[in-house]
Amino acid sequence: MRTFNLSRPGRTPGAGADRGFTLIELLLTSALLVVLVAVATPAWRGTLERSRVEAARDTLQRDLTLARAEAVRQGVSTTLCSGDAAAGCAAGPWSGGYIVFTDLDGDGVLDAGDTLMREEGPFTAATLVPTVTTPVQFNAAGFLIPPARTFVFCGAGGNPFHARGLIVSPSGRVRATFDSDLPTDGIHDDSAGTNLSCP
Ligand SMILES: [Ca+2]
Ligand SMILES: [Ca+2]
Repeated sequence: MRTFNLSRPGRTPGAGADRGFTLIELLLTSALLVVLVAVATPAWRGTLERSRVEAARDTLQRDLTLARAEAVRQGVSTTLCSGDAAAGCAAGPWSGGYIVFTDLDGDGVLDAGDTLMREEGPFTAATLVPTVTTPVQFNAAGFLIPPARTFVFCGAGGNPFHARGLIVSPSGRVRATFDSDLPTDGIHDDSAGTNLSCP
């Protein structure tokens, strides 16, 4: 059998532990590496997609929490809506970006007397499913002006196992979704216990 001698110079080939690697050993090692890469790559991609989705969710959760806290702290209404600082609120999905502002007259419009607190650009690393297209408003007591909302974020692959959500309850509480099934099925659920889904 042909042998590839990788032993150190000065040592007798084939002596003791420095006998080198056979062709079969090299082929087996290569095959094992191929299998490991094939198994690890999808898992790594899934982990990456989930982390991107959760990062987008965390951004919106932070802004919703800020809006509610500032409503209470300042004793005014606050509003989040799709749009940007230049044009103000725009009808449509929030995936193109949104703004957060104090809304002194509570009309859901960024007026001259209102203060812009945050402006977020379009979501690029995750998809915000258009389950919410209207402004979200908190009153001066921190309560949500109905109806309750559920935001759903998905990854590029649309895998429902990677979907993450935010639920804003009538009390104004903002919480991240989790898998509430017993036994769990691995997919996060909305406030009604229904699995989140991706388009
Ligand atoms: Ca206003
Ligand atoms: Ca579930």
